[in-house]
Amino acid sequence: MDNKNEINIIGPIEKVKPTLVVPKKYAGGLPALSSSFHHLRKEMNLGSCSKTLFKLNQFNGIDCPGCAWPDPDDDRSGLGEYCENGVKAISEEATSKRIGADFFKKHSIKELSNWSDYELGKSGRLTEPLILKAGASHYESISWKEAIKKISTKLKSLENPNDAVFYTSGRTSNEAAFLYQLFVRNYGTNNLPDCSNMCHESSGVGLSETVGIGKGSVRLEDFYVSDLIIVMGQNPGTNHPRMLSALQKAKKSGAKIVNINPLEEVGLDTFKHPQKIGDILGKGTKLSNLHLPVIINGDVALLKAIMVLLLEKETNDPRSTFDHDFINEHTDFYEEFIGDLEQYNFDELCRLSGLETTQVIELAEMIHASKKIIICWAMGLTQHKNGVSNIKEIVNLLLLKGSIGKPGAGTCPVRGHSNVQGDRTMGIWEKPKPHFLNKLKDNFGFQPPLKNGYNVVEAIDAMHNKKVKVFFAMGGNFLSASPDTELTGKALQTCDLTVQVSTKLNRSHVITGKEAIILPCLGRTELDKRVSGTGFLSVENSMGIVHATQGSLEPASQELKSEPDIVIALAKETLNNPSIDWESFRLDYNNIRDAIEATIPGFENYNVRVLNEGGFYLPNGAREGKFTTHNGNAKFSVNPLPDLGRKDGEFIMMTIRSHDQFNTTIYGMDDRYRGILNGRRVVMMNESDIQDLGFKERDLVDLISEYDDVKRVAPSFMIVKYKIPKTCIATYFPEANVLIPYNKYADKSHTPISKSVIVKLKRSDSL
Ligand SMILES: Nc1nc2c(c(=O)[nH]1)N[C@H]1C(S)=C(S)[C@@H](COP(=O)(O)OP(=O)(O)OC[C@H]3O[C@@H](n4cnc5c(=O)[nH]c(N)nc54)[C@H](O)[C@@H]3O)O[C@H]1N2
Ligand SMILES: Nc1nc2c(c(=O)[nH]1)N[C@H]1C(S)=C(S)[C@@H](COP(=O)(O)OP(=O)(O)OC[C@H]3O[C@@H](n4cnc5c(=O)[nH]c(N)nc54)[C@H](O)[C@@H]3O)O[C@H]1N2
Ligand code: SF4
Ligand SMILES: [Mo]
Repeated sequence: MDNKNEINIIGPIEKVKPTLVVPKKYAGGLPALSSSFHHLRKEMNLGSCSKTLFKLNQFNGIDCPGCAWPDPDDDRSGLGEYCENGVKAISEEATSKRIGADFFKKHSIKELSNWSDYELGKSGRLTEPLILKAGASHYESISWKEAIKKISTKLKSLENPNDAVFYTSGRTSNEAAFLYQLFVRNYGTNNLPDCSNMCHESSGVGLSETVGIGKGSVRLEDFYVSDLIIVMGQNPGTNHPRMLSALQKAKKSGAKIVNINPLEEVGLDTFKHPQKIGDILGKGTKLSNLHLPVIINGDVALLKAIMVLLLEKETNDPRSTFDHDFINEHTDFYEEFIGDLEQYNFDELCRLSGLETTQVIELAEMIHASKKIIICWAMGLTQHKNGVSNIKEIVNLLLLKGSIGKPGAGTCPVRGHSNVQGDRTMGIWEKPKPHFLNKLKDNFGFQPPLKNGYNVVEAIDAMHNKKVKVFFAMGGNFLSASPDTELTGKALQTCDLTVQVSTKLNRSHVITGKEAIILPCLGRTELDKRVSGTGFLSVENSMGIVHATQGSLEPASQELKSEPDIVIALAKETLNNPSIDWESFRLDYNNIRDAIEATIPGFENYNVRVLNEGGFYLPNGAREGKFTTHNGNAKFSVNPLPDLGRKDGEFIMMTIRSHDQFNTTIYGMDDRYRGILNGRRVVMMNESDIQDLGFKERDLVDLISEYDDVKRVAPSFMIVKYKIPKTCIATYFPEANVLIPYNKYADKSHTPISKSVIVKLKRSDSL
């Protein structure tokens, strides 16, 4: 019998030292194609490949389960609209490998806890419901009926519904997400943490406070009429590869592109479109006009430095750079903002950003000369203590230039998971707004709970303090994705029951509560056979377009259920509210969409419009220059310079993604673009920092973080000499998550500080 103490929470430490080669000079091209086919061949049979790829991101096809980058409204390639990492996402899900009870008979959870996320994920698709009984060492089969009954009985037995937590990862469809939050709220809690809490929450908060909507304001076509596109804290070559095609088109239409990032990130430098023969054979397109290697978390200083220069220009030559008509008509707090800006010194700001004054002047000149500016960003800006301030400073800059709410200009937070934005629209939120709860009350005849629920960090804290009995996850990998792996693992182990609705095995299935249940579900690529015909579902991408998605592959097992069906079964067993007709939702997904239409603004005529080619746009005030704040004006804001908190001898560490992973799903061991192959346990460092510490490349070091007198250690990382600003280092997520204290997060948004962890390095003696 396995004792929970024998379970290895943090997993194995990779022993193989990676191979280092020269980083790539361009993204895309032939290597991207060959990598795609390598992954396809390894995981899928040929029939399934072609059936899936040609339908990917086509009108009425499958929405790519990769990232949330939108599909073009027109102009879709007949060969399929996908990228290398989209292909990897598909092959990972549509793999021909299968695991069921037999697999778990052979492997105890103790053994599996010594497998890496990579090994667990590669074992194959989950094919049947499984249970790990209290005190048992192995998962075993359980029928759907019994599994649902067990979960429901446990939920009904809780004294307080707030003793249960319901997590969501961002792949869940609109329909499943809407039903899930309806079930959870009718059950009696707002404990609906989601991956967004660890991701773009800072964007949501920063944008809502300033422009009245927590989503970006641009459409894809804005890229093609923009003067200047600034990409900050984002690595689209790896994480949103088809954004490079959009940037390429923008560049050809005359836009300038600037990359603000401690790393050069090859994708933003040179791109060869892998579906255009001219590009594959030619030199490709040089995308970035300027790269500013800001230090980690130096962005507020940089943005302020730029705005100080713009203010100087404006003072010397009034109306030469600011859009005063826009500022007067559409904004508040301009004077307060300028009053604050005047106290800063340009040279000092440049120093704090880690940049040369000439570099900052060059960007300021480009901004001065541009009328239509788009700023794109991702995790490089949101996962800091001052994540929300980062976003508000971006808004300040755009407001000064009147660069929001008109074609070719605006905010572009590039979302992560393919439906993370839709899930929030559907009400997956621990802090629901009163008007949304009132609508639920009117439409579904129950009083939803009014008290805010737990976000991710609060959920970890509550579990840690033994306040949670049931942890239920609609997808995702809570253990590996969360900060503070060891503490989070112990927190999960305090629960009586943990439940995972998943497609594939990951560490969250192995680090469990006293009892654990796995409910295997259909993935995006699979045909969802319904009582009458087949069912399609819908999703919302990063630019607020809602559209249908329908899989075409035969399901990995006949036992799989769709996510909506799982929620419906659970709700029927648990709730007793005659005002919700769960059976009608089961019979026809159109009925779910009707319920969404009746509850959430912007979904008028959902069932008809969702089938339009390309779907439909949700309303977005900021896009039209009509700010949905309390008085209709956008807000300038005053944001202090962050205290980086780094002392001499310490480094600021960012935890980033390699080119071969989707979050905690590790596709392979190569970060091809960065030239780091066959291994992930690396720390990228500046050459002179390596020398100053008396280390050399390929040495092994332990990484140590110390917050509030708690020391966290991640042993045996291999040093890689890399072009990164001094005092900054980079490691991969999730290997370095053990170093991130769960209780250090962004002000207001509670997003963990995954991009600015203070660490020390010590020579490793563990190998
Ligand atoms: N293939 C693939 N696609 C994905 C994902 C994946 O794992 N794999 N994940 C999806 C998800 S959920 C998300 S949220 C997105 C993530 O997309 P990204 O945000 O692009 O992902 P990260 O690897 O975290 O990269 C952060 C980038 O910010 C830079 N950076 C770090 N700190 C700073 C800073 O302080 N300032 C600036 N200016 N830059 C900084 C890093 O050098 C890096 O280039 O991608 C989505 N798409
Ligand atoms: N240090 C550090 N930590 C981070 C980040 C970072 O940059 N640095 N990034 C954060 C970010 S941006 C995010 S979004 C989170 C991600 O956090 P999560 O969303 O929790 O993690 P994923 O790795 O995306 O989840 C992968 C698992 O989802 C399941 N899955 C896949 N497809 C489906 C499906 O269709 N349905 C269901 N039910 N399950 C499915 C599979 O079992 C798979 O193993 O991680 C965060 N953690
Ligand atoms: S850019 Fe994102 S959504 Fe598009 S094909 Fe690639 S992974 Fe899929
Ligand atoms: Mo994300």
